[in-house]
Amino acid sequence: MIFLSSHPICWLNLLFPNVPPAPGMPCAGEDRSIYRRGARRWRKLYRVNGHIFQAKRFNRRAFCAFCQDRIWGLGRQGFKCIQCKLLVHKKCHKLVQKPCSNEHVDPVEVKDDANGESTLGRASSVRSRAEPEPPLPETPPAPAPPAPVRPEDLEPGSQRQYSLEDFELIRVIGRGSYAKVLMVELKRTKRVYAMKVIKKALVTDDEDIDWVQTEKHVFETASNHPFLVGLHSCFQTPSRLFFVIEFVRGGDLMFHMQRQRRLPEEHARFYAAEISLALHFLHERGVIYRDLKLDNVLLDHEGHIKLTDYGMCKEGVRPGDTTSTFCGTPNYIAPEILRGEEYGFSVDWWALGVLTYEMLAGRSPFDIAQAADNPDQNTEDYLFQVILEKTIRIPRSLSVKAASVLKGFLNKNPVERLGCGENGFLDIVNHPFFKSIEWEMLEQKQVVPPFKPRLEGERDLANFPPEFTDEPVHLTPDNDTVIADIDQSEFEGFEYVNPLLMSLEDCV
Ligand code: ISQ
Repeated sequence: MIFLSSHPICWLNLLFPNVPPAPGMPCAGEDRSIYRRGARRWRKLYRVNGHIFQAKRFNRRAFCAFCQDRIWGLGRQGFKCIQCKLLVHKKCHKLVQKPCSNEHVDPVEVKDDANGESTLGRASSVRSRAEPEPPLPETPPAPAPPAPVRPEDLEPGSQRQYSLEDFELIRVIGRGSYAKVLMVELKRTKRVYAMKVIKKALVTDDEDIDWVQTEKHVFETASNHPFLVGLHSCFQTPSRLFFVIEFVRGGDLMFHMQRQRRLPEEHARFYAAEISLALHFLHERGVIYRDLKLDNVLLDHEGHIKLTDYGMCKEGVRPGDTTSTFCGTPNYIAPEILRGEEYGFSVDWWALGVLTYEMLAGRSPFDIAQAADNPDQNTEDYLFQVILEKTIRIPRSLSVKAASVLKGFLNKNPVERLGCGENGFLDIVNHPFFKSIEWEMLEQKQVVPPFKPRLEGERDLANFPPEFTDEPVHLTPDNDTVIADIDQSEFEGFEYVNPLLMSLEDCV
């Protein structure tokens, strides 16, 4: 099995000399289960009287079509029908008697669940995130579009301390559906950082804005742990948001798995243990990570792991609390999410099971051997069915302890899953697979990693895929028409400087 990267064209040329039977279909022998894939959030919808409501956060004046009162307050205080755009309070949505006036438009596929709530089943049914929001009806006229953010407009004390001019853009090192990641140099200190660049025009609705805020909060928490990437600063231009992040030089586990086929148990144990500590740290602080995958596990120059990408995290979760958003990267989504159940930290231990299986077996536990020949088996729905129903086969070549830890994490019942019982994390620490791990030494980075990424100098990009590093590094110039449509007030207060890293910089 070979792990394929997100830009299949280059790899296809190397690995699959045949042409696909039709555009978009796999070549003979091609397996698409372990491409780099982006995570997604499926939106929760509530169906009442033909309306399909979605929770919204309103920062403009909006009035409830049911009780006529103003919809205001923090959080998602209102619901908006995605078809007729009717606005109501969350508390009023079940009482709406006026049927939806626009039921025939926007044919979204909606699956009812037991609570009368609905979940969008397939990604293709989700309205494009890049599509601009139509103007809100039934609200007083919106104020004129605000002027672009300028430093002098900001509150005293919140002046941004970094701007794009402070950095030299060196190379592209990654790309997702929302963001591009660059290697940059802070000109003043000549230190190298990763810079995540997000176009504001793609952050169009409330859920996207929540995602940016969550990412920033979790970054602040994460900056205190050795196995989580930390934040240096945040700033913005009229068209973009910038996260300046510590640069982790060794590449990601996807990159290394593509070159190593499968890992010796000793290596997989080390990575799984460091990842467990990172997840446990987040869980203890009320954060479900929700996007563990090979692409999000970076290796530093010594070979220690660092988790990155906090955009899918759920914050504010106390022990025993649950949530229900359908989200993640398909191959790693836990069965309880697919079943539409409420879930908690258990989903991260499931994903660790999938990732550990991939490290040990060199393939996904949900690989479908004949999928390449059968287009019906190459769909997301089919993958979800396999995750829900198929008994996972553990390769016979693995040790008894490895098989046991995989079965523990990959238990389809979250209540029985390893790490989810009464003893929680202790059950992982005490599992025979991890017997040789000295957990305290490990957390202090006192255990020598089993593999040291090959690096020639601080800026060597040999561990990043050429499909990224060969891309031109420039940012396209701002487009005034696009900027005019951006509500800049959504991004107020985004600026941030990590005081810890700042004082480090002063030492330079
Ligand atoms: C830090 N260093 C290297 C790569 C990265 C990718 C995403 C986010 C942070 C990163």
